[in-house]
Amino acid sequence: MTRTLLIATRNRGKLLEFERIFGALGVQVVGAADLGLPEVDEDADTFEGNATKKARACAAASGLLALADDSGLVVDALDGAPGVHSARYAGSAGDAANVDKLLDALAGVPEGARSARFRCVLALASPDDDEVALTVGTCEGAIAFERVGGLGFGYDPVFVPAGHTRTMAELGADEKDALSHRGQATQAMKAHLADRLRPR
Ligand code: ITT
Repeated sequence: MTRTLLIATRNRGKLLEFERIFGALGVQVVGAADLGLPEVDEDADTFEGNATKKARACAAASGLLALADDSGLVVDALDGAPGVHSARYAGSAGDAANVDKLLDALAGVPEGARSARFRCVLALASPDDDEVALTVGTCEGAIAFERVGGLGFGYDPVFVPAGHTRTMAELGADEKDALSHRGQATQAMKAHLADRLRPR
């Protein structure tokens, strides 16, 4: 039984976080881009739907156990946007443009009305059966008025976790993993993963 886990993502920031979280478990992690797998069209309107689609497609294409992450930022003052569209909020221009668009959209919104949360849904799919395990993590917080910090990726420089004064991009790796949406969803996934990786 293989102990290789395919991380069904092309996002380097996510992959780095999974490498460090799973490294301690003795599970070898490989990314979808490293295997040259084709990009999956994320056309579902929920995090659960997109995570399931990515995990199933990558497990089928690789023959490996595949873990997909669909995640994003849900901003109350924007009626939940960018949500499942977080990666392409500003089109294909990338993280910096997404953050610029978010700060513009919240211009004039006062401190008490900038609440938001990161959500992460993980889906674990095997090439051998149709069953998909899903876990969820949420990290509550607020959107800052400007970028602060150089760590992490994506919207981290403008997201201040609840109970903190620093942005996610100022937190060390261990601090982020302990409170992040991805850290929580991954903790919840460990039992499913141990079960699927157990020799049968
Ligand atoms: P894959 O689908 O290949 O995994 P993606 O970047 O397209 O990569 P998503 O569709 O799940 O992934 O989009 C996630 C978006 O949410 C993307 O803009 C990320 O930058 C952002 N995001 C997710 N988790 C984040 C985190 O921990 N810190 C900052 N931004 C995050």
